[in-house]
Amino acid sequence: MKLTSEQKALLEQLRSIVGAPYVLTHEDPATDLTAWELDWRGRERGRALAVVRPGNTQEVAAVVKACAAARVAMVPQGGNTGMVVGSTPDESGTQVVLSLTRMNKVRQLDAGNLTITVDAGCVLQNLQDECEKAGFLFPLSLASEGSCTIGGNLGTNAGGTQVVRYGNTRELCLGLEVVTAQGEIWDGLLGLRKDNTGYDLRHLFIGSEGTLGVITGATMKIYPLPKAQLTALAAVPSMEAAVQLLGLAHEHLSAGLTGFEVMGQFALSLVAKHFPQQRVPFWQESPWCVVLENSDNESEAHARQQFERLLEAAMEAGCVTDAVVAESMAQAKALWHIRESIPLAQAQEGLNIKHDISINVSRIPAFVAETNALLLEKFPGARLVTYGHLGDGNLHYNVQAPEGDDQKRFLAEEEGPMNALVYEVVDRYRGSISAEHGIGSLKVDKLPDHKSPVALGLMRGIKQALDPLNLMNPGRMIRG
Ligand code: FAD
Ligand code: 2HG
Ligand code: ZN
Repeated sequence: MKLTSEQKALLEQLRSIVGAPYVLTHEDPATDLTAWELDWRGRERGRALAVVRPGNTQEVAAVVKACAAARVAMVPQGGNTGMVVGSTPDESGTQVVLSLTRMNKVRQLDAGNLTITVDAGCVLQNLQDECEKAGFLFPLSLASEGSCTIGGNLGTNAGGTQVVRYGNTRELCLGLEVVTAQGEIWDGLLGLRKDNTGYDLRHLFIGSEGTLGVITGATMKIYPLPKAQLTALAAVPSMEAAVQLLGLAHEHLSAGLTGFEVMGQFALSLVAKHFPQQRVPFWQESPWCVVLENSDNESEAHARQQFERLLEAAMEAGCVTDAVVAESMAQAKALWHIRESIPLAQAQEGLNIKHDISINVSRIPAFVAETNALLLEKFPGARLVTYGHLGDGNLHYNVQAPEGDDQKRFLAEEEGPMNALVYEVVDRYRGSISAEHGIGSLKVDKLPDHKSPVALGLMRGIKQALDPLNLMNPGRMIRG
């Protein structure tokens, strides 16, 4: 693809801003841009005009100004682990990927204020580790934490496995630094727990998937490290039983309940099949299993006693048939690892159709029973991979092609009708078609069918006000 003289001039300008080694293009055929152009699920490969890797906020602002002046669209990118094809460029070869991964510094940990201020490109795991070294907990936790960045977590308002206690990324954020679509820097890194001075702009940028501006820094809440963190795996006879167990866990553990994840039998069978080195308890005899975590500020003995009481009550009520409580940190990690391996096991099994949905927790059993019946009637042989953050009412209601079926055909022909079926039930249950992964380009055309025209109108108004030239991740989340 030949570059225009305007594109060549812009690339020169970008090189002068961030330094030539940090502007990657296809001009040199030896440069491999796959890591920035291919989405994590391998669904779509775009083509970038350039991947630009600024080293600080001023450089981001200068890059945005230059691109805006040249009317070139920008795609903010962190770890590129997003699930909805929102962080990679389109196929036009005209978009600039703005990769934040060089901006990876911890700026300040304020122990008194219980906050940490970081560059947006900080990898989530590094942020967790920094906090732990200083005796604090940063509770956001996702299986992609080794590569995703705090900017991407904020951009998607990521959820993960600790939301039941600490909330989504939004709830953890006390301030943002943002480069606007015009290239101005907004310093909102106040770290205040109270500030009612007008619209809370921070909340517009959180979850905006790079469509309103570029998040360059963030002030996040941290917590004292709990004295003990215990993990249990429980076999449960039905989804009704899992919801009953959740109620008991809230009652017995109160704010100590920091994780509650459900996993269906087929999901666990995929982990056992693709990761045979992992020991997966109960999956052969139980239709569902639940991972529970109890974080305690008193002592391990106290946490264990609370867990035992909970599990006794649950067994008495018939909502748990068997359970194991981890005896060591290593065992706890192994139990979590089973849960976290499900997306990877699914990917190993082949192409799949994902539904990241949320429903009021109390209605989840009815939702699952109804959707399973409708889906299997219309798509006989489809394999249901149901698991997720039951404590938040968020299921990954995923579907694997029938055994032996042509997976590419399955995805091409069945994804649309299957999405339509599942989302129709989600709407009837007044749920959401995207609980935590966002909209990206994967669901951008579906959103209007599931969101009220009033809400869509307000969203368009916000987009128009903040990015009137439609240069920030255009075509993602919302169309003009
Ligand atoms: P990217 O994928 O690079 O970008 C995601 C979106 O954010 C894009 O729209 C992008 O334009 C925008 N963006 C990125 N950086 C910025 C920035 N600095 N400023 C403005 N916008 C920006 N998600 C969950 O919510 N919960 C889970 O439990 C979970 N588990 C996962 C497990 C696996 C194995 C994988 C692969 C993914 C999982 N995800 C999960 C999805 C993904 O990891 C999250 O969406 C994560 O927050 C994305 O972070 P990232 O840095 O990779 O962002
Ligand atoms: C998880 O909870 C992630 O493991 C990924 O959100 C879900 O792959 C998926 O569908
Ligand atoms: Zn999830």
